[in-house]
Amino acid sequence: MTGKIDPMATFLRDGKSLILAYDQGLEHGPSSDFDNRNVDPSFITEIASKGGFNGIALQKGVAEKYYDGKVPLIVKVNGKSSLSKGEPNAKQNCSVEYAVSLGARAIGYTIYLGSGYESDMFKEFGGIQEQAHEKGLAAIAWVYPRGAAVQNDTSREIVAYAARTALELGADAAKIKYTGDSQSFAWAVRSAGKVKVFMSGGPKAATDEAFLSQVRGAIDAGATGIAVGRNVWQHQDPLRMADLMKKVVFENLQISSIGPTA
Ligand code: FBP
Repeated sequence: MTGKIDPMATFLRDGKSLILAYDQGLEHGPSSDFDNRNVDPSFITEIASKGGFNGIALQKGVAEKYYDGKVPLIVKVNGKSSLSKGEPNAKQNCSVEYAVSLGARAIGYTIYLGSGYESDMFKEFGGIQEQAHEKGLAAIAWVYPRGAAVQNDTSREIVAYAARTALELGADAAKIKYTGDSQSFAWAVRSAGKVKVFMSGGPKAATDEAFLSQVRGAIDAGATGIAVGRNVWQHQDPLRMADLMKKVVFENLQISSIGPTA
């Protein structure tokens, strides 16, 4: 993108970024992830703005009814439920044009790398990426290696493959799983080249320290930021968690200096 405006710029502060993900209602369903509090999308949009997030990722329906315009919007334009079995596939459910009408500054799209349907997703993402760039939007790829061919979706090699796929397919940013340690994650960041790498959060960690250590490791590895859901909005004090994450991402806070956490 030399000489052009970086479409990710709107999601960055000092070159770093914290994105709040809330598409789990479709991906996992309300029974596994949600409680009486976080089942309400208004609770999440409030965390996004009060917590100082640099972006929020929503599916089209939630964006239509709840997006308040306070934090830059990523509309996720594909998704699947946890009920479908077999090789994973997720087709486009919202046009780039419609996402723009909802206020999107970026398009989000999941690619299941290694799935028997990966070429369908590669093709669909290719069209979406071109349309997004024509309109000045960023294209963010959630690249999740998955399916019978994938033995270990967090190994150094496979996570780097996910990151590289994002580069090869023209994504501006890649949301990928953490490998478990900073050194191996650094290989994924290196493999992504100029693609901005975001660590995906995963299920809520047992302790705040455990999760924040992953955040620290990803940032130390050269990641641009974190795109996280459950570790924030399942937290009993989401704004406190957001605050700690901001300190790690933007202020270089070391985990050893964090006091007892909730
Ligand atoms: P979490 O931080 O809650 O893991 O959210 C990140 C995310 O990528 C969501 O955007 C998505 O809904 C979910 O993970 C998909 O999880 P998976 O496919 O691994 O079950």
